[in-house]
Amino acid sequence: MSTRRRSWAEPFKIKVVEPLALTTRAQREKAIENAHYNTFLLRSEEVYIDLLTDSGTSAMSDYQWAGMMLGDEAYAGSKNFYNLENNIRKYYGYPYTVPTHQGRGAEHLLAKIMIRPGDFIPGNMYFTTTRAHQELAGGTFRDVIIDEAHDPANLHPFKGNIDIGKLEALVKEVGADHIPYINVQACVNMAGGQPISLSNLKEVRKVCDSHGIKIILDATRAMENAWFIKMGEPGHKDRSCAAILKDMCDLTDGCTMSGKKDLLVNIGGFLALRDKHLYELACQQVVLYEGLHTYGGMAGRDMEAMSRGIEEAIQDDHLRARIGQVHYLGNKLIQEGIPIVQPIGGHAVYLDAKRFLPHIQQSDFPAQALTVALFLESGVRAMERGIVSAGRDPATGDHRYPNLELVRLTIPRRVYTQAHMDVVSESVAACYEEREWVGGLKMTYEPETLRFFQAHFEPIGTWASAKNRQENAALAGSSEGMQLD
Ligand code: PLI
Repeated sequence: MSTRRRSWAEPFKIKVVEPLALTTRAQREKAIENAHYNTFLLRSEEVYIDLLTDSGTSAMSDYQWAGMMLGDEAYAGSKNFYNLENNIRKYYGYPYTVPTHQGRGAEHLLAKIMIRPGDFIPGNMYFTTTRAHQELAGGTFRDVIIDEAHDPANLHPFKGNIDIGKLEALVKEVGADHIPYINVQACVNMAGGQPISLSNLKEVRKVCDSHGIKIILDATRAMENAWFIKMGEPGHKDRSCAAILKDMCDLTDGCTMSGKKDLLVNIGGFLALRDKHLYELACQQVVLYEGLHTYGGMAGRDMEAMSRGIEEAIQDDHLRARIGQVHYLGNKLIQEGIPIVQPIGGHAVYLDAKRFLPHIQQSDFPAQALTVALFLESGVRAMERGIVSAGRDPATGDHRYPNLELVRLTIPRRVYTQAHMDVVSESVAACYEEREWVGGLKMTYEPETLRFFQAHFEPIGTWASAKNRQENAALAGSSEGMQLD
């Protein structure tokens, strides 16, 4: 057999396209100033390649769009709900489903029905909305991820794993009665999209069983996690991602889900459970906050698109190409010598802002500054995942100082081509070459919760104008700045 390398390619062809805007540096300077140096506050038409998030930004297939036309918009008992419920039973294995408008809707319901004031909720690193809902319900989040996850250069293949010792220590400290569940996130977002292994999940199940603690999976990117288990955990190479996903869910008592990621839809989520009593409690809450338990804030057509998304997203060919594209970008950046989180995760490549901009101290928001620099350089929009996202400690009121100070280049599913990834890689490399020019930021407006979404910033000193002087005619990211070779 030939040993010639055989490439993967996207298992789809393009049927509809959306033009992208090429902008000048002067336009981007104005845009980012108007957005208070927060990429969440940019208008999307000001962005060239949008890597803010993989959430709700996927391209749907013709099969999903066809399903949209079959929306049954009855207030109660829509057939699309039953299609969704059936597919969740088939692929995830949970008998009871409560649809929600998106993932945080499910987190809200879960917190309401399971957390009492004074409870502790262990998890493999925090996620912003997840922890906010735990705290809103009077709970306290405790990080029980393995130490390796906090080190951006550590090459552990399953940095999403739970540290069993940390979990046992928490049980000893606060008592199992004060731990309603452990929140186990697949492909841990804030760690760099890092997967959890099936063997670790089995160990967690054993410990939780011995203390009577439930396990709730954050299944937002569980299919992508299944791909990493298939490729990296002994004994799974020849198994389908569908079989692995089912194994993961079998070890848990329920899940929260943002369908906007794995499931290839622009809106939607669900809470799925095994326990009938908990399901009934969730049904009582969903009518208050989302909608009737057979639509939970979603239109019938959106439930149909999500149900069909489950069938498509779990295909090995889809996951190979999806994660293949993320790794293509990550490997190009590694070749350029750019400091990124390794191993490369599932949904994004994360720049390590501490190593990228070592001259900016963490309290001057280096990762936020890097998102600004990258946008100015080329119109690529990324997201801060560092001190701004971490927020303040409710007990002390001080900034939390996470070890990971990252910029996330998040790849939407089925949206951009390899050529876009090349442009992104070149833009980041250009930014890296001139990194001394980038300065820190100060926060001028700080919302009380989830501040990263709406905070305002200003450059400290004159770093942006210094760059203006050097390059006032530069058009990187516009057609004039490109080479046609
Ligand atoms: O954005 P939602 O409400 O559909 O989902 C919340 C949510 C829960 N868990 C995890 C792991 C997430 O990544 C998540 C949302 N993530 C966003 C919006 C992101 O940009 O990563």
